[in-house]
Amino acid sequence: MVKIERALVSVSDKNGIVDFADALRSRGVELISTGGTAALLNDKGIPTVNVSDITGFPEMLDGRVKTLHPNVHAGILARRDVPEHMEQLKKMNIKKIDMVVVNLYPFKETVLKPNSTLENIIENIDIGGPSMIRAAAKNYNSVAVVTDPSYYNPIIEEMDSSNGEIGEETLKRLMLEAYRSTAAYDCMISEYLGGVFPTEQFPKYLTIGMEKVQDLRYGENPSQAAAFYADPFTKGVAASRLEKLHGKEISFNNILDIESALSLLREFEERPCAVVIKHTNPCGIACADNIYDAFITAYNVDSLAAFGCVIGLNRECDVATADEISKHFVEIVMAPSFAPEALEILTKKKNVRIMRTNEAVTLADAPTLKMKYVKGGMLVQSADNSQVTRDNLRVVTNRAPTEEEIKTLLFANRVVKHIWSNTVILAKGERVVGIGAGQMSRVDSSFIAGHKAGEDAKGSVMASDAFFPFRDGVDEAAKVGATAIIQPGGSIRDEEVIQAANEHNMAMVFTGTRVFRH
Ligand code: 93A
Repeated sequence: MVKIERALVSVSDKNGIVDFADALRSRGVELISTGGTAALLNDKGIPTVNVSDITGFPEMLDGRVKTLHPNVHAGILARRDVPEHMEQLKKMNIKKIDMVVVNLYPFKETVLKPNSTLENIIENIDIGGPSMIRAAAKNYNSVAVVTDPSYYNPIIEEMDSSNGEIGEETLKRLMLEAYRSTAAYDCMISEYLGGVFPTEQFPKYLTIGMEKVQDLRYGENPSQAAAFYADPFTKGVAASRLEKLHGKEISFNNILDIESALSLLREFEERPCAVVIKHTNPCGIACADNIYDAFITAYNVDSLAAFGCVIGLNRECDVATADEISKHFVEIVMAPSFAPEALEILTKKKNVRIMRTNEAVTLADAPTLKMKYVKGGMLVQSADNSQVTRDNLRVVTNRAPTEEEIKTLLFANRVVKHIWSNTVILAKGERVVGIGAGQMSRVDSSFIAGHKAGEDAKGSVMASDAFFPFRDGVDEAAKVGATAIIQPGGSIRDEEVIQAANEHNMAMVFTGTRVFRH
């Protein structure tokens, strides 16, 4: 329990501070304040003691040194339960501070503001504020530390219900919020400056200042609680930055599917492209001369599996496309823009979520790092932005692929790395016709791809995300009528696998680049 008699108020975000300060003052709390905050409060008729009267120093160095003084920090840090501490305060004529109301220089906002200079950004690194917050949090048994305006009202309510005091539970909660906020603040600084002055790719400490975007109704399953956190400095199109134009709240699984759609669309920025995602894998993808054809083709790759899908388009969603989409049960439609009438058509469906990417999804904004959480740790790797071009292909069979086959092989190879391993897919022209995803053995993936493609497998080409360990996958390809294969190569049985392709008069190229998604 702490009885609040003196509070230091120094805030950059001045939202709600006048009412809060006024409420404190009218409950007999003495207010100490810094320049800008004091000016605002005084202007509203709320008297404050200026911090310079307490420190005996003027605010100096353009405000860089305002509260960094023993008269402030001893007032916060003195242990109330240690008589020597209390005696020392008395001797030095320092008064206790029971509440610290501080929020920090807007570092993040300054970075995000267009045209901010590095000098200006550095000036917005708060030093005195975090020092007071951390000091107050350290002494949380005796000092309430208020770092967010959302606490103002509850605190006044609590003081009113308990004789001007704040209880233990609240003090602890405030302390945790305080340390989290200063830790995140420093993470954002180190992350931003790490981008400005890049050094090693994997520094000793991982510092990501993640901020909550929203609580989610639940996680992968209703039995799991979940929230969405995002890095405020992520540039380009990201799941955390899409604009929701319509529909229910976005779910945990939706966000994962959006991420998959974005990663696939990035590969095909030069052509109108549509992807149909289910459980983070595509069940259809196609490029075409216009977005309508791309969508129709992609959706029909596996219209059965597409039930409840996430659709990603990389061109404006026009009326004809919206009309077609509206015939199906779809979780999300995302596109860089929507024709007004298309939006009208789609919003007639209550449950479909409509997301706008607002700008072209390009390879330039592909993530640079990928992280996976494991218990007690995090695996960090550079993102797989490997690209296989025609120049990387090595023909290993007697028959070389035709020009048309090469184009389709390269298309299929770009798709395959976005599907869970083991993956084998079949493609024709600029569309996938069969996808075998996430199997524990490669021959099963080949079999499923052929099964899914049905008659369409005839005359298709096959892409595999890793080498064929045995010839059986190739035999399977021949059986369904595929004519060419693209795969990394590198198996100890490559010779046997090549022999199989030759026997079937298939063309096969090695890329030398494995693209597992594990
Ligand atoms: O420049 S500082 O790092 N040096 C300080 O001594 C100091 N004391 C408080 N920044 C400092 N503050 C920050 O000033 C607070 O964290 C708050 O964000 C801001 C409030 O300043 P003003 O009251 O002048 O608007």
